[in-house]
Amino acid sequence: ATAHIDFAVTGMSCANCAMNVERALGKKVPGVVDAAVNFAAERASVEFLPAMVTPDDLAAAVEKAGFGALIQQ
Ligand code: 9UX
Repeated sequence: ATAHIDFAVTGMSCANCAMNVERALGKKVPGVVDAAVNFAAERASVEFLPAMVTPDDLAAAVEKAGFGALIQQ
């Protein structure tokens, strides 16, 4: 079963940043089913497989791309 998480992304200065975060979450992290990042809202919405990837992993992927992730556990 998939899980869903919605969290704040910091440090995005232009709309293309949102695409960069989306790519960092979606294509490079095993267990991510779908990722959408809204630049205006400064939020990410991610559908994932909890058996394969944790919210901490998602935050790490965002940070590796050069942005911040604020995930409330
Ligand atoms: Mo915009 Mo972001 O020129 O990764 S793409 S600042």
